[in-house]
Amino acid sequence: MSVLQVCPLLPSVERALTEGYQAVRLFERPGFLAAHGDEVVAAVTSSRFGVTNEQLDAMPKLGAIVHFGVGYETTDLAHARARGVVVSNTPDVLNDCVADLAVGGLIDAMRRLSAADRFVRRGEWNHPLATKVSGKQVGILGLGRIGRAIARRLEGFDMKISYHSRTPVGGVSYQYVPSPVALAAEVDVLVVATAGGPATAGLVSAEVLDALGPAGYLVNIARGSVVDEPAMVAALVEGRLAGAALDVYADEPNVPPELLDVDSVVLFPHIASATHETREAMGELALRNLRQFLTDRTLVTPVE
Ligand code: 8YV
Repeated sequence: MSVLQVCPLLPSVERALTEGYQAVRLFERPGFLAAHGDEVVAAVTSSRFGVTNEQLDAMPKLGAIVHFGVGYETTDLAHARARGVVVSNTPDVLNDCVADLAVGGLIDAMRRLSAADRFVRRGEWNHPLATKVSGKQVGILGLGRIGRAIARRLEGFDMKISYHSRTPVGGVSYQYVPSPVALAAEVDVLVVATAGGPATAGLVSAEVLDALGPAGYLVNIARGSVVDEPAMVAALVEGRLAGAALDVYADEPNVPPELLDVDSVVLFPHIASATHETREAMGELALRNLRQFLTDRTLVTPVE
């Protein structure tokens, strides 16, 4: 009976997997599945790598896929379900850090903080004026747990908040807008906080970016796939968007090279959850899921 570690993970998680479960490190033993796939009962992976259908099919006794991360679009959920494999992720424990980074990026892009920092480092001083943040209209695309955490923070900046999601969300006072285009048209900043995967691919289309317009800012802490990246790059390069803060890209770790010289864009290397505290909490939750599955075949935070 084996536990499989699909990809590199947080050192403390790797230690727990090795010491507690003698987990097999697939990324160091690429031939393992062909020879021993039928021994694996649980696979631990990250949101970035998931488990491919080919890997899944090579593990006939697999019962659980445990993700380190809230996203699980890299694993084919329908295929896993059809095989009777349960899937977990690490929701909630990263909401604060992801929301903090979204707000940090929003302020950075609008107030040109990173650009001003570069300015000073170049020995310059009289920086051009920026855009006021407080009191502006913000649209949140995807009002899930992370979207709501972002909205709560932005309330503190007296921002008027509206949102679009598949269906209106109960228990919030924010205005629901029935389409991404209509949302983008009425806000100063569009914050993308949806899940990734095929259902949201290209949701922020060229038309949405046009609606956001030359005075509008885009913040993306969700997935690069949600935005039409070539259209976004063209809009930023041509000044048809005022600016952007991006933590995610269509083909990570490849950042569109055209953006590297665009001063109105703040670029982060997918670090929204990357604090000691949050990554440890994600690791603990992933390990609790694994432990519970191996004890009673249930999960602490199953993907529904
Ligand atoms: C991590 C993320 O970078 O949780 C997610 O879905 O995208 C980030 O928190 C990622 O999970 C690490 O694999």
